Amino acid sequence: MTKPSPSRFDAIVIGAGFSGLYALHRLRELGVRTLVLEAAEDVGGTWLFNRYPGARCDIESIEYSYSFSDEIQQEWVWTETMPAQPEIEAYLHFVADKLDLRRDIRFNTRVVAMTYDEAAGEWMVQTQSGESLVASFVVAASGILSVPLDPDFPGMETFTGASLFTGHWPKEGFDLSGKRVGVIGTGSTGVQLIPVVAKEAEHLTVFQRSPAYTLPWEVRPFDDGELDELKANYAEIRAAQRQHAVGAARLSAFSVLFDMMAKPPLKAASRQEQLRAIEEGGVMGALSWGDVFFDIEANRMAAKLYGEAVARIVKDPETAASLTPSHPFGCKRPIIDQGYYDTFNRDNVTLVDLRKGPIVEITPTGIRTEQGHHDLDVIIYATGFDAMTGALTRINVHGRDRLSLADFWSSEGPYTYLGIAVAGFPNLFIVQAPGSPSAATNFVAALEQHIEWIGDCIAYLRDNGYRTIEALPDAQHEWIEHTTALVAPTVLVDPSCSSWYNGGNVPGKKRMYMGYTAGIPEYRRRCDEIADAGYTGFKLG
Ligand code: N01
Repeated sequence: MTKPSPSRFDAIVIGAGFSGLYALHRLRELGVRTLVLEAAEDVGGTWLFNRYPGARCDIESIEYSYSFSDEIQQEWVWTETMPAQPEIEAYLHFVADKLDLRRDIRFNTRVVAMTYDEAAGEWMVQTQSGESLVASFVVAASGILSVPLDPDFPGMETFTGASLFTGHWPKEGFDLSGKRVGVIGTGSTGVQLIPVVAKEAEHLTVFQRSPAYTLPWEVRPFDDGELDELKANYAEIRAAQRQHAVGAARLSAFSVLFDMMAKPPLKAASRQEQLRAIEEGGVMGALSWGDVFFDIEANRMAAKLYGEAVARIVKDPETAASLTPSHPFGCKRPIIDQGYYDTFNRDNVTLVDLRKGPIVEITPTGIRTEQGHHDLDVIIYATGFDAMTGALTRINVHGRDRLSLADFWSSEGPYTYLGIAVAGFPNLFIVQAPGSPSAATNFVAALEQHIEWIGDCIAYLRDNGYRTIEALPDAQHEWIEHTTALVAPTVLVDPSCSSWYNGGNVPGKKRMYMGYTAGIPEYRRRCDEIADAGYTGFKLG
């Protein structure tokens, strides 16, 4: 497509995580001269940085993995039903080596700016070291949860102990034994971290602003021969996964939520039926009702029942009450855990309910809340991410007429067409942008569909003599109306819902539910229909 030169490429891919690695492989297969730029020193993306104790995926390993290569899925050996961070990191190394991807990846290369040259129909990509590269297409595989939201508590810099951040955990690990440790944050990360830290630290104090809804789950090593048997049936497993709305047909944090919707309504259940649900199903039983996701009243009833189920596990009534959420279930991403509530029965664990008085400051010796001071040796911040848009808004992206992507998303909202492209930004493909299924599905299944669609699109343009593709504003508007209409009947739009799903966790971020909730198969059908019709909603030039 472009003349070979050390600084000119057909496509530049930003990021060498799950999406970027597959993008490189796919584009290479299509004969597209591609370079990947990666800020880190190795492949892995978010799985490279989130090395905190307890980090693991909450989707089964055999489904949270690439399906595009039977050779890879047959050769790689998963040791546990749900993979821990080191194994996922090792898997991505294996894939990079197997497909000989590293020769087209520049590590330690952070993209700081991208400008679309309208006359040339190309992107100028600038790196932190001042290098300029040119590409016909940019594929932003920069991740939906790759930018940690570092907190700014007053006095943070005065703390004389160790401050650790789950989103960039020290590679060499950190010995917490004999330490008084404080953890701020009880989302997916905190819920995974807390039971592990409790076993290692002398004392753990959990600073909790919003209690989590979290479902206990057994993660176990595969039995002898079990993985081989699964691999023998991989074709059927992948076929079922492909047809499932969340891209994971086996048990996962998402499929649990999905299965709940098919249950009878809570509002029609007698008190005896409700009690039986928590006797038999524990916290899971409290939430497994068909109306909980759609009816805020039913949701509140479920929250109350959930509190009763928590009180059956957590011995101290005050702690149990503090662990009972006050926000609607479903607003935040579903969480599964290994021994979370039992952790609060340990003698060396204290829960500080920040609803009774927030953090005031970090002091040289610990954390001061309105309720008192806690002396600590280590503070762990598990405070989340500037999700979905954060990675791209930190790059100075300018499209047609010098339109800034960060300004557009912050003033209008995180609008896209198909969750792939943005009007005004020709030849820029965003993997799992707002408006795509990513956030509420198996990320790997969703990204494979995206990469394949993007690859086919670039090949179509090349083969049909087009040089540019750009989303049309009307099509973008209709797509956002469609994605918004899908969530309108759910509790996700309740004003009390605040999470990274809708940007509510980032001060000042424009709020909009950023997922596509009709499921991956329906999304794939729509994307294919658009491509088959010659890319309707896009202008080709
Ligand atoms: O981030 P979060 P996360 N003072 O935003 C609290 C994926 N993931 O890193 O809810 C006090 O969910 C905040 O409180 P609140 C997964 O998609 C997957 O845990 O805003 N507290 C919340 O408790 C997940 O959804 C896996 O009131 C403050 C926490 O910090 C996503 O990553 C594992 C605070 C942040 O929770 C993000 O999860 C891990 C403050 N100033 C992550 N600021 C698996 O695959 C924030 N908080 C299993």
